Amino acid sequence: AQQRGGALWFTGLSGSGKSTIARSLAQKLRGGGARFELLDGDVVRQNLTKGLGFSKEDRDENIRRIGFVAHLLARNGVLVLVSAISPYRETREAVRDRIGANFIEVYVNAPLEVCEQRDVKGLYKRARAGQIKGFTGIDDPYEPPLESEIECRTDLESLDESVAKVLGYLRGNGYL
Ligand code: GGZ
Repeated sequence: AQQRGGALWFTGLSGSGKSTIARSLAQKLRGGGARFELLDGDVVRQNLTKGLGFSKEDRDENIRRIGFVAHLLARNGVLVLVSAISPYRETREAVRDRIGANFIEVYVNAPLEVCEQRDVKGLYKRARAGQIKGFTGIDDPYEPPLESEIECRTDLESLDESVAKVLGYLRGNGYL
């Protein structure tokens, strides 16, 4: 039987740990036999959604395109790991409606203050200084999920714990 495909949709603020969890999970899946694909924010924006910015319209278009590709892969039995801020609830729900029961929303949740303290790329500092306008969490919205399938509190749990939580969900629901 073909494996159960699906979209693991990591949503959360910049610096919350979406890509870190997705990449670590991908590493664990590697060699495990399950077919998966990683759609990482950076790579996606350099290719599939090149040229799009960070207005609401562009973010929605970004998410719509990623959702389209994730749907194509998921229905062919691939487990797709998406990491994108995807700040708008309604836009995430539209992707959920398209993918159906195999849409797995993972809320990567760390308080803004924690993400800002991490400031891996120095973007929060630049946003606070007004050098970046419309930065998520600073002067642009982030609408947290109300009923995500999985929540990772990355300020309270370790990377390994977050990854184990996602793996547990996948095993418990027939994806692995
Ligand atoms: C948010 C921005 C912005 C603005 C550039 N707001 O930490 P990063 O750098 O690597 O992740 C952020 C990434 C967000 O792209 P997404 O495709 O995930 O966003 S969305 O889902 O909303 O379409 C950040 C960087 O791009 N970045 N400007 N204004 N993040």
